[in-house]
Amino acid sequence: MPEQRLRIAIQKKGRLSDDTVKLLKACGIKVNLNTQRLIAHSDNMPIDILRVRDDDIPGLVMDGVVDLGFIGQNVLEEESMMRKVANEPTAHKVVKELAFGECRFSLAVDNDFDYQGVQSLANLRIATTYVHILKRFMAEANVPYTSCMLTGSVEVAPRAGLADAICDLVSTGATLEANGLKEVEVIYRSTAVLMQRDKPLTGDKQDLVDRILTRIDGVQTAKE
Ligand code: PRT
Ligand code: ZN
Repeated sequence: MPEQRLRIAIQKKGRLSDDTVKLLKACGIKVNLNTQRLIAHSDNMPIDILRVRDDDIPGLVMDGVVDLGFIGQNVLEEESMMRKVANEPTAHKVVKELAFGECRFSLAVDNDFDYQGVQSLANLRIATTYVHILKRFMAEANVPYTSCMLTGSVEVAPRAGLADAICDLVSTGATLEANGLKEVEVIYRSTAVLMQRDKPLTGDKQDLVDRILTRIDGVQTAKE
């Protein structure tokens, strides 16, 4: 019966995909992902892998459609805030912090911008994908601003005249540099995490999750 199988959502294609698949393999989960199928069945364990866009993963777990999801904390945080506003379920458990997907969510401005602190951004327009995380930071800093939501190409917004500043994910800083921007404020630090649905799993399924978590610990410790 399909509901007896553990369902895990992973990012289909993107920055978390390779590391997630590598980790699943290292955990001994055999699954053929060389297809375009949405769902892949493991050959050696009662596990189904659902491959979707990362933005869909927190909601799938919070709605109980899947049992586990591999996701960046930034996306989880943003979706949680969005759902709270919409009065939708947000309950879940973060069961493991993972050693990949590391990045920071930072404010950046043009190299020649005379930045003296967050106050320098007062009443300016800031482009970002993660509007709620930015909103919380700016509210705590008590700085009014206008938000400009872009799901891609955030780093070109200032040059294109769409915004005065940006708030975007940064890892090496090369993208900011290539676009003549400087990082002025780190507002959130993120890694990938494994999240689990809030509702308890049946005994067998939870045992399987516990085994996976132990294996992840083994893999991550071996790498340290
Ligand atoms: O298609 P889908 O919706 O599934 O993927 P996506 O395009 O929304 O996300 P993706 O694959 O780009 O990123 C997935 C997750 O990886 C993010 O949510 C973060 O948790 C994590 N992550 C880690 C990053 C980065 N590092 C990162 N550097 N996500 C994005 N970037 C981008 C950033 O937006 C900027 O464009 O990389 C560029 C900056 O990189 P540097 O090295 O030049 O600083
Ligand atoms: Zn996405």
